[in-house]
Amino acid sequence: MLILPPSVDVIEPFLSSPKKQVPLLLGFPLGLGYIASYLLKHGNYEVKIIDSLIDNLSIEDLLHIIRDFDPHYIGMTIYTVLSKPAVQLAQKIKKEFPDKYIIGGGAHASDDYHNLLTRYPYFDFIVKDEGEITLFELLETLNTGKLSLTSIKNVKGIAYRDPNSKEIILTEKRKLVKNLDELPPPARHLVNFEKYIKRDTLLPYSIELMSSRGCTHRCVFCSFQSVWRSRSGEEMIKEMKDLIKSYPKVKSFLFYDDNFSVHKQRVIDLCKIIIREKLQNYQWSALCRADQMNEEMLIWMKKAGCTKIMYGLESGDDSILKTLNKRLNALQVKNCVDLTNRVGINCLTFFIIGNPGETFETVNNSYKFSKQLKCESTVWSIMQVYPGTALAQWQPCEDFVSYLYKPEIKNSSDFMSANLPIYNNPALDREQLKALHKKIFRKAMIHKAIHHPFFTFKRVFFMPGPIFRFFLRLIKREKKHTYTNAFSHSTN
Ligand code: B12
Ligand code: SF4
Repeated sequence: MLILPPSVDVIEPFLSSPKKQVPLLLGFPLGLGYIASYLLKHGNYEVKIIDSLIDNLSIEDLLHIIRDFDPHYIGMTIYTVLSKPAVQLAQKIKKEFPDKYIIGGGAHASDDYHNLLTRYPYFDFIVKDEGEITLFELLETLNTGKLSLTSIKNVKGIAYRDPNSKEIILTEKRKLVKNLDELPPPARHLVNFEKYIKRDTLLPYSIELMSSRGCTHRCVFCSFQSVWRSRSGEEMIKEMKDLIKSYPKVKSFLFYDDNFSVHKQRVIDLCKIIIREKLQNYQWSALCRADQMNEEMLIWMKKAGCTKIMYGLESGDDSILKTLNKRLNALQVKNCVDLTNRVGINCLTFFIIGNPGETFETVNNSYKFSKQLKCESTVWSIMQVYPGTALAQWQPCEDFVSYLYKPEIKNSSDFMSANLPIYNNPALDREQLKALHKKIFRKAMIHKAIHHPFFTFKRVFFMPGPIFRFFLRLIKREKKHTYTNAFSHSTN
Protein backbone atom coordinates (compact mmCIF):
# COMPACT_ATOMS: atom_id res chain seq x y z
CA MET A 1 0.00 0.00 0.00
CA LEU A 2 1.42 3.35 -1.07
CA ILE A 3 0.25 6.30 0.97
CA LEU A 4 0.42 10.08 0.60
CA PRO A 5 0.10 10.97 4.29
CA PRO A 6 -2.53 13.37 5.58
CA SER A 7 -1.35 16.84 6.33
CA VAL A 8 -4.43 18.26 7.93
CA ASP A 9 -2.75 19.90 10.87
CA VAL A 10 -0.03 21.32 8.67
CA ILE A 11 -2.23 22.76 5.99
CA GLU A 12 -5.35 23.37 8.03
CA PRO A 13 -5.58 26.94 6.82
CA PHE A 14 -6.18 25.64 3.32
CA LEU A 15 -9.26 23.75 4.29
CA SER A 16 -12.14 25.43 2.57
CA SER A 17 -14.33 23.65 5.10
CA PRO A 18 -13.26 21.48 8.05
CA LYS A 19 -13.36 18.47 5.75
CA LYS A 20 -12.24 19.90 2.43
CA GLN A 21 -8.77 20.77 1.17
CA VAL A 22 -8.10 23.63 -1.21
CA PRO A 23 -8.01 22.01 -4.66
CA LEU A 24 -4.85 23.79 -5.78
CA LEU A 25 -2.75 21.84 -3.33
CA LEU A 26 -4.16 18.58 -4.53
CA GLY A 27 -2.80 16.57 -7.36
CA PHE A 28 -2.24 12.99 -8.31
CA PRO A 29 0.89 11.83 -6.43
CA LEU A 30 3.03 11.15 -9.49
CA GLY A 31 5.84 9.61 -7.41
CA LEU A 32 3.53 6.93 -5.98
CA GLY A 33 1.99 6.45 -9.43
CA TYR A 34 5.40 5.78 -10.97
CA ILE A 35 6.52 3.30 -8.35
CA ALA A 36 3.14 1.52 -8.45
CA SER A 37 3.28 1.06 -12.22
CA TYR A 38 6.84 -0.25 -11.99
CA LEU A 39 5.83 -2.81 -9.34
CA LEU A 40 2.82 -3.87 -11.42
CA LYS A 41 4.88 -4.24 -14.58
CA HIS A 42 7.86 -6.05 -13.15
CA GLY A 43 6.54 -7.99 -10.19
CA ASN A 44 3.58 -9.91 -8.93
CA TYR A 45 2.00 -7.38 -6.64
CA GLU A 46 -1.39 -6.07 -5.79
CA VAL A 47 -0.87 -2.35 -5.27
CA LYS A 48 -3.13 0.23 -3.69
CA ILE A 49 -2.51 4.01 -3.76
CA ILE A 50 -4.10 6.03 -0.98
CA ASP A 51 -4.03 9.81 -1.33
CA SER A 52 -5.07 11.09 2.08
CA LEU A 53 -5.22 14.66 0.82
CA ILE A 54 -7.73 14.28 -1.97
CA ASP A 55 -9.87 11.93 0.10
CA ASN A 56 -9.55 13.94 3.32
CA LEU A 57 -8.45 10.88 5.25
CA SER A 58 -7.36 11.06 8.86
CA ILE A 59 -4.80 8.76 10.42
CA GLU A 60 -7.69 6.75 11.90
CA ASP A 61 -9.29 6.39 8.44
CA LEU A 62 -5.97 5.12 7.11
CA LEU A 63 -5.69 2.55 9.90
CA HIS A 64 -9.14 1.24 8.90
CA ILE A 65 -8.05 0.92 5.27
CA ILE A 66 -4.89 -0.88 6.31
CA ARG A 67 -6.91 -3.34 8.46
CA ASP A 68 -9.09 -4.07 5.42
CA PHE A 69 -6.42 -4.36 2.73
CA ASP A 70 -3.89 -5.99 5.03
CA PRO A 71 -0.80 -5.08 2.98
CA HIS A 72 2.56 -6.71 3.57
CA TYR A 73 4.41 -3.51 2.87
CA ILE A 74 3.41 0.07 3.50
CA GLY A 75 5.22 2.82 1.66
CA MET A 76 4.74 6.52 2.17
CA THR A 77 5.91 9.68 0.48
CA ILE A 78 7.63 11.97 2.92
CA TYR A 79 7.96 15.61 1.86
CA THR A 80 9.11 17.97 4.61
CA VAL A 81 5.64 19.44 5.09
CA LEU A 82 4.26 15.91 5.36
CA SER A 83 6.99 14.62 7.66
CA LYS A 84 5.15 15.16 10.94
CA PRO A 85 1.94 13.37 9.90
CA ALA A 86 4.06 10.68 8.22
CA VAL A 87 5.86 10.00 11.49
CA GLN A 88 2.59 9.99 13.44
CA LEU A 89 1.07 7.58 10.93
CA ALA A 90 4.10 5.27 10.96
CA GLN A 91 4.04 5.21 14.77
CA LYS A 92 0.38 4.15 14.87
CA ILE A 93 0.82 1.54 12.15
CA LYS A 94 3.84 0.02 13.87
CA LYS A 95 1.99 -0.10 17.19
CA GLU A 96 -0.97 -1.98 15.73
CA PHE A 97 0.88 -4.02 13.10
CA PRO A 98 4.45 -4.53 14.32
CA ASP A 99 5.14 -7.08 11.56
CA LYS A 100 4.36 -4.85 8.61
CA TYR A 101 7.31 -3.23 6.92
CA ILE A 102 7.11 0.54 6.72
CA ILE A 103 9.13 2.17 3.97
CA GLY A 104 9.59 5.90 3.48
CA GLY A 105 10.58 7.69 0.27
CA GLY A 106 10.34 11.11 -1.37
CA ALA A 107 12.28 14.39 -1.18
CA HIS A 108 12.42 14.74 2.60
CA ALA A 109 13.07 11.08 3.37
CA SER A 110 15.88 10.99 0.81
CA ASP A 111 17.75 13.87 2.37
CA ASP A 112 16.86 13.40 6.04
CA TYR A 113 16.99 9.58 6.19
CA HIS A 114 19.51 9.49 9.02
CA ASN A 115 17.39 11.55 11.37
CA LEU A 116 14.19 9.72 10.47
CA LEU A 117 15.69 6.29 11.10
CA THR A 118 17.48 7.38 14.28
CA ARG A 119 14.71 9.30 15.96
CA TYR A 120 11.64 7.55 14.58
CA PRO A 121 12.27 3.82 14.68
CA TYR A 122 8.85 3.02 13.16
CA PHE A 123 10.39 3.23 9.69
CA ASP A 124 12.08 0.02 8.62
CA PHE A 125 13.63 1.32 5.42
CA ILE A 126 14.11 4.61 3.64
CA VAL A 127 14.42 4.59 -0.13
CA LYS A 128 16.71 7.37 -1.29
CA ASP A 129 16.09 9.33 -4.50
CA GLU A 130 14.20 7.69 -7.38
CA GLY A 131 12.09 4.91 -6.01
CA GLU A 132 10.95 2.71 -8.89
CA ILE A 133 13.77 0.17 -9.19
CA THR A 134 14.96 0.45 -5.60
CA LEU A 135 11.58 -0.33 -4.06
CA PHE A 136 11.06 -3.20 -6.48
CA GLU A 137 14.43 -4.74 -5.60
CA LEU A 138 13.86 -4.17 -1.89
CA LEU A 139 10.47 -5.90 -1.97
CA GLU A 140 11.81 -8.77 -4.06
CA THR A 141 14.55 -9.25 -1.47
CA LEU A 142 12.12 -9.09 1.45
CA ASN A 143 9.77 -11.48 -0.39
CA THR A 144 12.31 -14.29 -0.29
CA GLY A 145 11.46 -14.53 3.39
CA LYS A 146 15.06 -15.39 4.21
CA LEU A 147 15.98 -11.94 5.33
CA SER A 148 19.73 -11.77 5.50
CA LEU A 149 21.76 -8.69 6.13
CA THR A 150 23.95 -9.43 3.14
CA SER A 151 21.01 -9.57 0.76
CA ILE A 152 19.60 -6.29 2.10
CA LYS A 153 23.00 -4.66 1.84
CA ASN A 154 23.03 -5.54 -1.86
CA VAL A 155 19.96 -3.39 -2.53
CA LYS A 156 21.36 -0.09 -3.74
CA GLY A 157 19.83 3.20 -2.64
CA ILE A 158 18.34 2.27 0.72
CA ALA A 159 19.00 3.16 4.34
CA TYR A 160 18.04 1.11 7.40
CA ARG A 161 18.99 0.40 11.00
CA ASP A 162 21.32 -2.49 11.59
CA PRO A 163 19.24 -4.80 13.82
CA ASN A 164 22.21 -5.56 16.06
CA SER A 165 24.28 -2.42 16.30
CA LYS A 166 21.34 -0.05 15.56
CA GLU A 167 23.79 1.80 13.37
CA ILE A 168 22.26 3.47 10.29
CA ILE A 169 23.43 1.72 7.16
CA LEU A 170 23.32 3.47 3.81
CA THR A 171 23.84 1.11 0.92
CA GLU A 172 25.65 1.94 -2.30
CA LYS A 173 24.14 4.86 -4.23
CA ARG A 174 21.75 3.83 -6.98
CA LYS A 175 22.32 5.38 -10.37
CA LEU A 176 19.45 7.50 -11.66
CA VAL A 177 17.28 6.03 -14.38
CA LYS A 178 19.11 7.07 -17.57
CA ASN A 179 16.38 6.40 -20.07
CA LEU A 180 13.12 7.71 -18.61
CA ASP A 181 11.19 6.08 -21.49
CA GLU A 182 11.88 2.74 -19.81
CA LEU A 183 9.60 3.69 -16.93
CA PRO A 184 5.95 2.83 -17.42
CA PRO A 185 3.61 5.84 -17.09
CA PRO A 186 2.16 6.45 -13.61
CA ALA A 187 -0.57 4.03 -12.55
CA ARG A 188 -3.38 6.58 -12.51
CA HIS A 189 -5.91 3.78 -12.93
CA LEU A 190 -5.36 2.74 -9.29
CA VAL A 191 -7.26 5.78 -8.04
CA ASN A 192 -10.53 7.44 -8.87
CA PHE A 193 -8.78 9.76 -11.29
CA GLU A 194 -11.87 11.75 -12.26
CA LYS A 195 -11.57 13.49 -8.88
CA TYR A 196 -8.20 14.95 -9.84
CA ILE A 197 -9.38 16.12 -13.25
CA LYS A 198 -12.31 17.96 -11.74
CA ARG A 199 -10.31 19.87 -9.12
CA ASP A 200 -9.86 23.59 -9.65
CA THR A 201 -6.22 24.19 -10.35
CA LEU A 202 -4.01 26.28 -12.64
CA LEU A 203 -5.80 25.11 -15.77
CA PRO A 204 -9.27 23.63 -16.16
CA TYR A 205 -9.73 19.84 -16.19
CA SER A 206 -6.03 19.19 -16.10
CA ILE A 207 -3.72 16.23 -15.71
CA GLU A 208 -0.20 16.51 -14.35
CA LEU A 209 2.67 14.75 -16.07
CA MET A 210 6.44 14.90 -16.40
CA SER A 211 8.53 15.18 -19.54
CA SER A 212 11.88 15.34 -17.73
CA ARG A 213 13.46 14.95 -14.30
CA GLY A 214 16.17 16.97 -12.61
CA CYS A 215 17.74 20.32 -13.37
CA THR A 216 21.03 21.69 -14.65
CA HIS A 217 21.13 24.44 -12.00
CA ARG A 218 21.82 24.31 -8.29
CA CYS A 219 19.93 27.05 -6.43
CA VAL A 220 20.90 27.01 -2.77
CA PHE A 221 17.35 26.51 -1.44
CA CYS A 222 16.22 23.83 -3.88
CA SER A 223 15.75 20.37 -2.49
CA PHE A 224 16.17 17.00 -4.14
CA GLN A 225 18.30 18.08 -7.08
CA SER A 226 19.33 15.54 -9.65
CA VAL A 227 20.94 15.31 -13.04
CA TRP A 228 18.64 16.43 -15.84
CA ARG A 229 17.18 13.71 -18.08
CA SER A 230 14.24 13.82 -20.47
CA ARG A 231 11.70 11.51 -21.99
CA SER A 232 11.37 11.28 -25.75
CA GLY A 233 8.74 13.41 -27.45
CA GLU A 234 7.09 10.32 -28.92
CA GLU A 235 6.67 8.68 -25.49
CA MET A 236 5.30 11.93 -24.10
CA ILE A 237 2.72 12.20 -26.85
CA LYS A 238 1.75 8.58 -26.37
CA GLU A 239 1.06 9.25 -22.68
CA MET A 240 -0.94 12.39 -23.53
CA LYS A 241 -3.02 10.57 -26.14
CA ASP A 242 -3.65 7.64 -23.82
CA LEU A 243 -4.79 10.05 -21.11
CA ILE A 244 -7.16 11.82 -23.48
CA LYS A 245 -8.59 8.44 -24.47
CA SER A 246 -8.96 7.20 -20.89
CA TYR A 247 -10.22 10.49 -19.47
CA PRO A 248 -12.19 12.27 -22.20
CA LYS A 249 -13.00 15.16 -19.85
CA VAL A 250 -9.37 16.33 -19.81
CA LYS A 251 -8.84 19.78 -21.28
CA SER A 252 -5.30 20.65 -20.22
CA PHE A 253 -1.93 19.36 -19.04
CA LEU A 254 0.41 20.55 -16.29
CA PHE A 255 4.06 19.71 -16.89
CA TYR A 256 5.50 19.28 -13.40
CA ASP A 257 9.13 18.96 -14.57
CA ASP A 258 11.51 20.68 -12.16
CA ASN A 259 12.75 22.69 -15.12
CA PHE A 260 10.97 22.21 -18.45
CA SER A 261 13.17 24.66 -20.37
CA VAL A 262 16.63 23.09 -19.96
CA HIS A 263 16.96 22.11 -23.62
CA LYS A 264 15.48 24.54 -26.16
CA GLN A 265 15.50 22.19 -29.13
CA ARG A 266 13.83 19.46 -27.07
CA VAL A 267 11.01 21.85 -26.18
CA ILE A 268 10.60 22.97 -29.79
CA ASP A 269 10.58 19.34 -31.00
CA LEU A 270 7.97 18.41 -28.40
CA CYS A 271 5.83 21.37 -29.48
CA LYS A 272 6.11 20.27 -33.12
CA ILE A 273 4.96 16.75 -32.21
CA ILE A 274 2.02 18.17 -30.22
CA ILE A 275 1.01 20.18 -33.31
CA ARG A 276 1.60 17.22 -35.65
CA GLU A 277 -0.72 15.12 -33.48
CA LYS A 278 -3.28 17.96 -33.39
CA LEU A 279 -3.22 18.25 -29.60
CA GLN A 280 -2.57 22.00 -29.60
CA ASN A 281 -6.11 22.72 -28.46
CA TYR A 282 -5.27 21.23 -25.08
CA GLN A 283 -3.89 24.06 -22.97
CA TRP A 284 -0.74 23.39 -21.00
CA SER A 285 1.58 24.97 -18.52
CA ALA A 286 5.17 24.34 -17.40
CA LEU A 287 7.83 25.49 -14.92
CA CYS A 288 10.66 27.26 -16.79
CA ARG A 289 13.74 29.35 -16.09
CA ALA A 290 13.70 32.95 -17.26
CA ASP A 291 17.25 32.82 -18.65
CA GLN A 292 16.52 29.79 -20.81
CA MET A 293 13.70 31.24 -22.90
CA ASN A 294 13.97 32.75 -26.36
CA GLU A 295 11.45 34.02 -28.86
CA GLU A 296 11.56 31.01 -31.16
CA MET A 297 10.91 28.60 -28.32
CA LEU A 298 8.10 30.73 -26.87
CA ILE A 299 6.38 31.04 -30.25
CA TRP A 300 6.43 27.26 -30.67
CA MET A 301 5.14 26.80 -27.12
CA LYS A 302 2.28 29.20 -27.83
CA LYS A 303 1.44 27.43 -31.09
CA ALA A 304 1.42 24.08 -29.29
CA GLY A 305 -1.15 25.25 -26.72
CA CYS A 306 0.96 26.59 -23.82
CA THR A 307 -1.06 29.28 -22.04
CA LYS A 308 0.84 29.71 -18.77
CA ILE A 309 4.50 29.61 -17.83
CA MET A 310 5.62 29.50 -14.22
CA TYR A 311 8.92 31.27 -13.52
CA GLY A 312 10.81 31.03 -10.22
CA LEU A 313 12.27 34.54 -10.02
CA GLU A 314 12.84 34.63 -6.24
CA SER A 315 14.08 38.24 -5.98
CA GLY A 316 14.30 41.50 -7.86
CA ASP A 317 17.62 42.27 -6.22
CA ASP A 318 20.70 41.10 -8.12
CA SER A 319 22.85 40.65 -5.00
CA ILE A 320 20.24 38.31 -3.51
CA LEU A 321 19.95 36.39 -6.78
CA LYS A 322 23.71 35.94 -6.71
CA THR A 323 23.67 34.61 -3.15
CA LEU A 324 20.92 32.17 -4.10
CA ASN A 325 23.12 30.92 -6.97
CA LYS A 326 20.14 31.60 -9.19
CA ARG A 327 22.42 32.37 -12.13
CA LEU A 328 20.13 35.02 -13.57
CA ASN A 329 19.61 38.72 -13.02
CA ALA A 330 16.65 41.07 -12.76
CA LEU A 331 17.14 42.46 -16.27
CA GLN A 332 17.01 38.97 -17.81
CA VAL A 333 13.83 38.32 -15.85
CA LYS A 334 12.18 41.54 -17.00
CA ASN A 335 13.08 40.86 -20.64
CA CYS A 336 11.82 37.30 -20.41
CA VAL A 337 8.48 38.23 -18.81
CA ASP A 338 7.96 40.96 -21.42
CA LEU A 339 8.78 38.54 -24.22
CA THR A 340 6.47 35.85 -22.81
CA ASN A 341 3.62 38.37 -22.68
CA ARG A 342 4.36 39.62 -26.19
CA VAL A 343 4.10 36.09 -27.50
CA GLY A 344 0.74 35.80 -25.77
CA ILE A 345 1.53 33.43 -22.90
CA ASN A 346 0.59 34.36 -19.32
CA CYS A 347 3.23 34.40 -16.61
CA LEU A 348 2.99 33.08 -13.06
CA THR A 349 5.95 34.20 -11.03
CA PHE A 350 7.34 33.11 -7.68
CA PHE A 351 9.24 35.37 -5.28
CA ILE A 352 10.86 34.59 -1.94
CA ILE A 353 11.54 36.94 0.97
CA GLY A 354 13.81 36.19 3.92
CA ASN A 355 16.69 35.15 1.69
CA PRO A 356 20.23 35.12 3.05
CA GLY A 357 21.40 38.74 3.09
CA GLU A 358 17.83 40.06 2.89
CA THR A 359 17.02 43.49 4.35
CA PHE A 360 13.91 45.68 4.30
CA GLU A 361 15.49 47.42 1.36
CA THR A 362 16.01 44.29 -0.73
CA VAL A 363 12.44 43.13 -0.01
CA ASN A 364 11.23 46.53 -1.10
CA ASN A 365 13.32 46.29 -4.28
CA SER A 366 11.76 42.92 -5.01
CA TYR A 367 8.24 44.16 -4.48
CA LYS A 368 8.80 47.23 -6.66
CA PHE A 369 10.36 45.02 -9.31
CA SER A 370 7.44 42.57 -9.22
CA LYS A 371 5.06 45.44 -9.94
CA GLN A 372 6.92 46.23 -13.15
CA LEU A 373 6.24 42.72 -14.42
CA LYS A 374 3.00 41.92 -16.16
CA CYS A 375 2.06 38.65 -14.52
CA GLU A 376 -1.23 36.87 -14.13
CA SER A 377 -0.11 35.75 -10.66
CA THR A 378 2.74 36.47 -8.31
CA VAL A 379 3.30 34.14 -5.40
CA TRP A 380 5.29 35.29 -2.38
CA SER A 381 6.91 32.85 0.01
CA ILE A 382 9.21 33.03 3.00
CA MET A 383 12.56 31.28 2.62
CA GLN A 384 12.52 27.89 4.30
CA VAL A 385 15.39 25.55 4.92
CA TYR A 386 14.98 22.05 3.53
CA PRO A 387 17.27 19.13 4.30
CA GLY A 388 19.89 18.34 1.71
CA THR A 389 20.08 21.90 0.38
CA ALA A 390 23.11 24.19 0.44
CA LEU A 391 21.05 26.41 2.73
CA ALA A 392 20.74 23.59 5.24
CA GLN A 393 24.54 23.46 5.39
CA TRP A 394 24.70 27.17 6.11
CA GLN A 395 22.05 26.82 8.78
CA PRO A 396 21.69 23.24 9.94
CA CYS A 397 18.42 22.14 11.49
CA GLU A 398 18.85 19.27 13.86
CA ASP A 399 15.52 17.60 13.36
CA PHE A 400 12.90 18.83 10.93
CA VAL A 401 10.14 16.64 12.30
CA SER A 402 10.40 17.64 15.92
CA TYR A 403 10.84 21.23 14.78
CA LEU A 404 7.18 21.04 13.87
CA TYR A 405 6.40 20.35 17.54
CA LYS A 406 8.49 23.21 18.91
CA PRO A 407 6.80 25.22 21.66
CA GLU A 408 7.51 28.46 19.83
CA ILE A 409 5.13 27.23 17.16
CA LYS A 410 2.07 28.18 19.15
CA ASN A 411 -0.51 27.13 16.68
CA SER A 412 0.45 24.46 14.22
CA SER A 413 -1.87 25.97 11.67
CA ASP A 414 -0.61 29.46 12.34
CA PHE A 415 1.41 29.95 9.24
CA MET A 416 2.73 27.16 7.15
CA SER A 417 6.07 28.74 6.46
CA ALA A 418 6.49 29.43 10.13
CA ASN A 419 6.02 25.75 10.83
CA LEU A 420 9.23 24.98 9.06
CA PRO A 421 12.69 26.29 9.76
CA ILE A 422 12.94 29.76 8.30
CA TYR A 423 16.37 31.00 7.27
CA ASN A 424 17.66 33.03 10.23
CA ASN A 425 18.33 36.46 8.97
CA PRO A 426 20.20 39.03 11.06
CA ALA A 427 18.31 41.95 9.49
CA LEU A 428 14.81 40.50 9.57
CA ASP A 429 13.55 38.24 12.30
CA ARG A 430 10.72 35.74 12.01
CA GLU A 431 8.01 38.15 13.16
CA GLN A 432 9.19 40.90 10.85
CA LEU A 433 9.21 38.50 7.94
CA LYS A 434 5.73 37.29 8.73
CA ALA A 435 4.51 40.87 8.94
CA LEU A 436 6.24 41.79 5.68
CA HIS A 437 4.85 38.73 3.96
CA LYS A 438 1.39 39.64 5.14
CA LYS A 439 1.78 43.19 3.89
CA ILE A 440 3.05 42.15 0.47
CA PHE A 441 0.40 39.50 0.20
CA ARG A 442 -2.32 42.03 0.93
CA LYS A 443 -0.89 44.61 -1.47
CA ALA A 444 -0.50 41.96 -4.17
CA MET A 445 -4.13 40.90 -3.71
CA ILE A 446 -5.34 44.46 -4.11
CA HIS A 447 -3.05 45.03 -7.10
CA LYS A 448 -4.41 41.82 -8.57
CA ALA A 449 -8.04 42.72 -7.98
CA ILE A 450 -7.49 46.04 -9.76
CA HIS A 451 -5.41 44.75 -12.67
CA HIS A 452 -6.99 41.34 -13.18
CA PRO A 453 -10.61 41.71 -12.04
CA PHE A 454 -11.80 38.76 -14.13
CA PHE A 455 -9.25 36.39 -12.63
CA THR A 456 -10.06 37.56 -9.11
CA PHE A 457 -13.76 37.13 -9.75
CA LYS A 458 -13.14 33.57 -11.00
CA ARG A 459 -11.17 32.69 -7.87
CA VAL A 460 -13.79 34.15 -5.56
CA PHE A 461 -16.47 32.33 -7.46
CA PHE A 462 -14.73 28.95 -7.32
CA MET A 463 -13.23 29.21 -3.85
CA PRO A 464 -15.64 31.33 -1.86
CA GLY A 465 -14.83 29.72 1.50
CA PRO A 466 -11.14 30.51 1.91
CA ILE A 467 -11.35 33.79 0.01
CA PHE A 468 -14.25 34.98 2.15
CA ARG A 469 -12.38 34.02 5.33
CA PHE A 470 -9.25 35.69 4.04
CA PHE A 471 -11.03 38.98 3.40
CA LEU A 472 -12.77 38.72 6.77
CA ARG A 473 -9.35 38.43 8.40
CA LEU A 474 -8.01 41.37 6.44
CA ILE A 475 -10.92 43.44 7.64
CA LYS A 476 -10.54 42.26 11.21
CA ARG A 477 -6.76 42.65 10.87
CA GLU A 478 -6.36 39.58 13.00
CA LYS A 479 -3.03 39.14 14.68
CA LYS A 480 -3.11 35.44 14.02
CA HIS A 481 -2.17 35.01 10.38
CA THR A 482 -3.79 31.86 9.20
CA TYR A 483 -3.06 32.30 5.54
CA THR A 484 0.14 30.98 4.12
CA ASN A 485 2.47 31.30 1.25
CA ALA A 486 1.06 28.18 -0.38
CA PHE A 487 -2.40 29.66 0.13
CA SER A 488 -1.18 32.46 -2.03
CA HIS A 489 -0.64 29.79 -4.71
CA SER A 490 -4.36 29.61 -4.89
CA THR A 491 -5.33 33.22 -4.62
CA ASN A 492 -2.68 35.31 -6.29
C1 B12 B 1 4.17 19.59 -8.42
C2 B12 B 1 4.81 20.07 -7.15
C3 B12 B 1 4.01 20.73 -6.23
C4 B12 B 1 2.51 20.89 -6.38
C5 B12 B 1 1.90 19.59 -5.80
C6 B12 B 1 0.68 19.16 -6.52
C7 B12 B 1 0.55 17.69 -6.28
N1 B12 B 1 0.01 17.31 -5.15
O1 B12 B 1 0.99 16.93 -7.09
C8 B12 B 1 2.21 22.13 -5.50
C9 B12 B 1 2.32 23.39 -6.32
C10 B12 B 1 0.88 22.13 -4.76
C11 B12 B 1 3.39 22.05 -4.55
C12 B12 B 1 3.37 22.66 -3.35
C13 B12 B 1 4.46 22.63 -2.49
N2 B12 B 1 5.68 22.14 -2.73
CO1 B12 B 1 6.10 21.17 -4.30
N3 B12 B 1 6.78 20.27 -5.88
C14 B12 B 1 6.19 19.85 -6.94
C15 B12 B 1 7.23 19.21 -7.90
C16 B12 B 1 7.62 20.25 -8.94
C17 B12 B 1 6.81 17.94 -8.60
C18 B12 B 1 6.30 16.81 -7.65
C19 B12 B 1 6.20 15.55 -8.44
O2 B12 B 1 5.13 15.20 -8.89
N4 B12 B 1 7.34 14.88 -8.69
C20 B12 B 1 7.44 13.75 -9.57
C21 B12 B 1 7.69 12.44 -8.86
C22 B12 B 1 8.00 11.38 -9.90
O3 B12 B 1 8.79 12.58 -8.01
P1 B12 B 1 8.68 12.29 -6.45
O4 B12 B 1 7.37 12.67 -5.92
O5 B12 B 1 9.86 12.84 -5.81
O6 B12 B 1 8.75 10.69 -6.37
C23 B12 B 1 9.91 9.90 -6.63
C24 B12 B 1 10.85 9.72 -5.44
O7 B12 B 1 10.85 10.79 -4.54
C25 B12 B 1 10.43 8.44 -4.80
N5 B12 B 1 9.31 8.40 -3.86
C26 B12 B 1 8.34 9.29 -3.62
N6 B12 B 1 7.46 8.80 -2.72
C27 B12 B 1 7.88 7.59 -2.36
C28 B12 B 1 7.35 6.64 -1.47
C29 B12 B 1 8.00 5.43 -1.32
C30 B12 B 1 7.45 4.42 -0.40
C31 B12 B 1 9.20 5.16 -2.04
C32 B12 B 1 9.90 3.88 -1.87
C33 B12 B 1 9.73 6.10 -2.93
C34 B12 B 1 9.06 7.30 -3.09
O8 B12 B 1 10.06 7.66 -5.93
C35 B12 B 1 9.39 8.50 -6.88
C36 B12 B 1 9.68 7.99 -8.26
O9 B12 B 1 11.05 8.02 -8.56
C37 B12 B 1 8.38 18.90 -6.89
C38 B12 B 1 9.75 18.81 -7.50
C39 B12 B 1 10.02 17.38 -7.95
N7 B12 B 1 10.66 17.23 -9.03
O10 B12 B 1 9.62 16.39 -7.36
C40 B12 B 1 8.21 20.00 -5.85
C41 B12 B 1 8.58 19.69 -4.41
C42 B12 B 1 8.07 18.33 -4.03
N8 B12 B 1 7.80 20.74 -3.62
C43 B12 B 1 8.45 21.20 -2.67
C44 B12 B 1 7.91 22.17 -1.78
C45 B12 B 1 8.88 22.78 -0.80
C46 B12 B 1 6.57 22.55 -1.81
C47 B12 B 1 5.85 23.52 -0.84
C48 B12 B 1 6.19 23.32 0.62
C49 B12 B 1 6.15 24.94 -1.33
C50 B12 B 1 5.66 26.02 -0.39
N9 B12 B 1 6.57 26.66 0.31
O11 B12 B 1 4.50 26.26 -0.35
C51 B12 B 1 4.36 23.22 -1.12
C52 B12 B 1 3.81 22.14 -0.16
C53 B12 B 1 2.37 21.85 -0.38
C54 B12 B 1 1.90 20.68 0.46
N10 B12 B 1 1.20 20.94 1.53
O12 B12 B 1 2.18 19.54 0.16
C55 B12 B 1 9.83 20.59 -2.53
C56 B12 B 1 9.83 19.57 -1.39
C57 B12 B 1 11.10 19.64 -0.60
C58 B12 B 1 11.01 18.74 0.58
N11 B12 B 1 12.16 18.51 1.15
O13 B12 B 1 10.00 18.29 1.03
C59 B12 B 1 10.06 19.98 -3.97
C60 B12 B 1 10.95 18.73 -4.02
C61 B12 B 1 10.66 21.14 -4.82
C62 B12 B 1 12.12 21.37 -4.58
N12 B12 B 1 12.94 20.99 -5.53
O14 B12 B 1 12.53 21.90 -3.58
N13 B12 B 1 4.42 21.32 -5.09
S1 SF4 C 1 16.30 26.29 -11.38
FE1 SF4 C 1 14.49 25.60 -10.22
S2 SF4 C 1 14.63 23.33 -10.23
FE2 SF4 C 1 16.64 24.13 -10.87
S3 SF4 C 1 17.85 24.19 -8.99
FE3 SF4 C 1 16.93 26.23 -9.25
S4 SF4 C 1 14.97 26.15 -8.09
FE4 SF4 C 1 15.69 24.02 -8.38
